[in-house]
Amino acid sequence: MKIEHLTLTHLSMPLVSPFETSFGRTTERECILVTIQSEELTGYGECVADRDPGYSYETTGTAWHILKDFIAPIILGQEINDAANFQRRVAGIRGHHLAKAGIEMALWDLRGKREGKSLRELFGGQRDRVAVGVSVGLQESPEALVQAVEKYLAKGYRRVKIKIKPGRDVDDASAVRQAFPELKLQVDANSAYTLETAQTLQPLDQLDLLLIEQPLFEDDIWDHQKLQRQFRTPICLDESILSARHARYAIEMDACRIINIKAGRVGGLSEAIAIHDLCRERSIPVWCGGMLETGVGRASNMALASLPNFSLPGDISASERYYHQDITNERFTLNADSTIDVPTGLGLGVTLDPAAVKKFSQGTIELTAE
Ligand code: OSB
Ligand code: MG
Repeated sequence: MKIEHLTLTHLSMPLVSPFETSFGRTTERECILVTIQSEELTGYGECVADRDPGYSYETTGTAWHILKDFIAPIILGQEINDAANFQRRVAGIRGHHLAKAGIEMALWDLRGKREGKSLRELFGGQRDRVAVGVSVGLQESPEALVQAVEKYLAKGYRRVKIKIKPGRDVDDASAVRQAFPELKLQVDANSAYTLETAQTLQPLDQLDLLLIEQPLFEDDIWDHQKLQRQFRTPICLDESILSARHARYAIEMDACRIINIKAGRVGGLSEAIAIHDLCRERSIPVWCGGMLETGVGRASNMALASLPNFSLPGDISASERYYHQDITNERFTLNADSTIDVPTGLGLGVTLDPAAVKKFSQGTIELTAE
């Protein structure tokens, strides 16, 4: 596929309700929509970098720079038929996984459209629906949190993740557990603790949680291993796992017993699949994390999560949990059994609503092969 034309669109989309984590509060979620044209076909990708460097050092600003000034010149006018070829070309660009992953997603979409297959088919995904949960941000108080959780349970979600931070952890989680004794419940700290301050989390071990996600530093594996030894509850790594190599280190060190896979964080869907495969061999369950994606990134997450070792419910909620208006014509809805259907159309299986893209656009740039 000759890469003829690349369009970047910086989007800012109002969330249905603010989303607060240990690193900050988001009311408008930013991202970069990637559009690639090749041989009469159009592929879409979503770069999940947000406005602020709270989750990752990458931002919409840094991703824009890397995409425009480094990745575009490498790929425009080139024959790129698969993800492996793309990754070889960008191997000289260190880091910037969120930027690279946005392009890789668009290349998968193109490839699916060219070969007449859905992403799920290209990946060898086995499920046609995926078990999902909801990630609930920090609320005003434990009581408000219980109410927020209750609202999602009423919608049919059967697995809940709550965000925690120092001072807002044991009481919040205990309140939810007390209100819903049977609920599949997990917590996510987004790196808000040190090995020392994480000692206050010890009571969480009695709450029958599915997992404790990323308690320590975003670049740590070693101290997580020490912490895992002190907890019965599985530790799950998110931020710390940037590649299949990191996943192997963490597994071999017993720094975690579960891994959250996000294609953006690891540099693309191909690396996400490699982590899935490694974890499958090593009997480590994985689940698909989320970055408040638009319909484009959500479709990609659904295809990824159709792979067999995604054995825990993903942070992939229905479109209405995030956006009143999305950029895709398709909206994802929750089935009664807390699952979402995997798209079956070609490639990602979604189409864009150009008026919505225009409405949320903060700026766009068109790059063409010379
Ligand atoms: O740590 O999993 C995270 C959203 C943005 C950045 C980081 C995280 C999250 C979420 C939301 O938890 C998951 C979703 O998309 O629903
Ligand atoms: Mg997380």
